[in-house]
Amino acid sequence: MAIKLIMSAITLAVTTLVLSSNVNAATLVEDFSAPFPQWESDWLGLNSNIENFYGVGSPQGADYLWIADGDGIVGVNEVVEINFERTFGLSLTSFSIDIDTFFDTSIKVYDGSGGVILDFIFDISQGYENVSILSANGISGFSLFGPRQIEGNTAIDNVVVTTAVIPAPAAVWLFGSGLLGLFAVIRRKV
Ligand SMILES: [Ca+2]
Ligand SMILES: [Ca+2]
Repeated sequence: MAIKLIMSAITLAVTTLVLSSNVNAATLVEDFSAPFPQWESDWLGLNSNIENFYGVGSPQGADYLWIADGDGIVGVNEVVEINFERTFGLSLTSFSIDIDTFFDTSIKVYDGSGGVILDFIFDISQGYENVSILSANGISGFSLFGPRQIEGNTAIDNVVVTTAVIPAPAAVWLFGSGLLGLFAVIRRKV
């Protein structure tokens, strides 16, 4: 009986390890479909400095976002700089975004080392245009440049990222809890 319990506990621990090491490549989507300002407490709002042009907590918005970078500066020649939270950004393996602009606006996307991995100029006649990029060393963020005021004149939608493996501490914790379960069973039976 004791051996059977220990075997099942070992199975649990091993299964936990296998499951935790298999948790990779999560895809996160922000399509701004939830009533505003709920997006602010979803993954994009929590892991970047992206803000609603109409203000933090603003209910103004409808299935897309008028982007702002929250630095308190709005105007001509203001570069909109969006940074992902450091650890989150380094976990990213891909980044995709739809952007609609009112004038020729360009985007630069940066990898985990700050290198430019995508440089694209949006065509104002196209409506929403998608840019997407893969990265082997994370995505630290992106910037928007234009000849006129970008904030208030630029809408984003369908921000999609993929994250790499589950963060190590979580995997270790899951495996550790499996082991603790094993020891608890052994102690109970001795
Ligand atoms: Ca949308
Ligand atoms: Ca700004």
